[in-house]
Amino acid sequence: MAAPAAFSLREVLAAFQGCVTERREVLLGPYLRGWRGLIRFLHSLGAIFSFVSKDAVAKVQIMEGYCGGEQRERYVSLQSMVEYELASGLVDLHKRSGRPDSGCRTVLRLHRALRWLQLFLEGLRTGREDSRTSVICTDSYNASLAAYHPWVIRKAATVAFCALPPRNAFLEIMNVGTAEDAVAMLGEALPYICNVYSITQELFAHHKLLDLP
Ligand code: 1Q0
Repeated sequence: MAAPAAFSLREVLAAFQGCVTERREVLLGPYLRGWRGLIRFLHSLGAIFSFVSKDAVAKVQIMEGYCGGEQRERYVSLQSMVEYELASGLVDLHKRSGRPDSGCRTVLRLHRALRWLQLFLEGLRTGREDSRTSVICTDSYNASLAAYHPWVIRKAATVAFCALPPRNAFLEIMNVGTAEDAVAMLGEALPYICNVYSITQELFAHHKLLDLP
């Protein structure tokens, strides 16, 4: 039996599943809960990933601050956040000024990482039993997030990926049963993550927010 505090992919799935409303709005509460779950999992992979989890935690904390702050009703969904921050001139569009980090630029970083996650999980799901997690992870990273990272971070990320356990061991630490169970679960979870990703992508593209500094 897994300890109650152990990571389970199921709760991440549930969070991303609960993110999207009938009106195709992305709710920030469950979105951030999904990220918290992923970060918890990242911690279990060891200190070599702490430079990643530190940044991810910092971004989630910024967003939790907005969601619990004075303007909390504006931060219920990504749609209401974008509308509010743009209308109030809170978003640095071209270069960063002394203003606090906007929700829009912060979510954009998480959103780009979600694309990596989507590719990585799809790679794991469809990979062969003997495929190397580090290779799947590196390929997914190079096809997504790497484009936004300077050389030092790309280097550190690539080195850290080498520490990832083999595919089947990795699937087992997801805590959903056997490797086969985990693959089945991924097949179920991925459409939800893809959905959140594409709605966000559309929203940010529509408002020309995909390059926020
Ligand atoms: C399984 C291995 C996980 C490896 C994580 C891959 C992502 C590498 C990203 C490296 C980020 C380096 C830290 C700093 C980056 C920032 O410069 C950058 C830009 O921010 P800013 O403010 O400087 O403009 N930040 C980012 O790009 C955000 C990066 C967030 C990464 C969050 C990754 C969370 C990963 C969770 C583990 C998921 C494991 C999947 C299996 C679970 C099954 C559901």
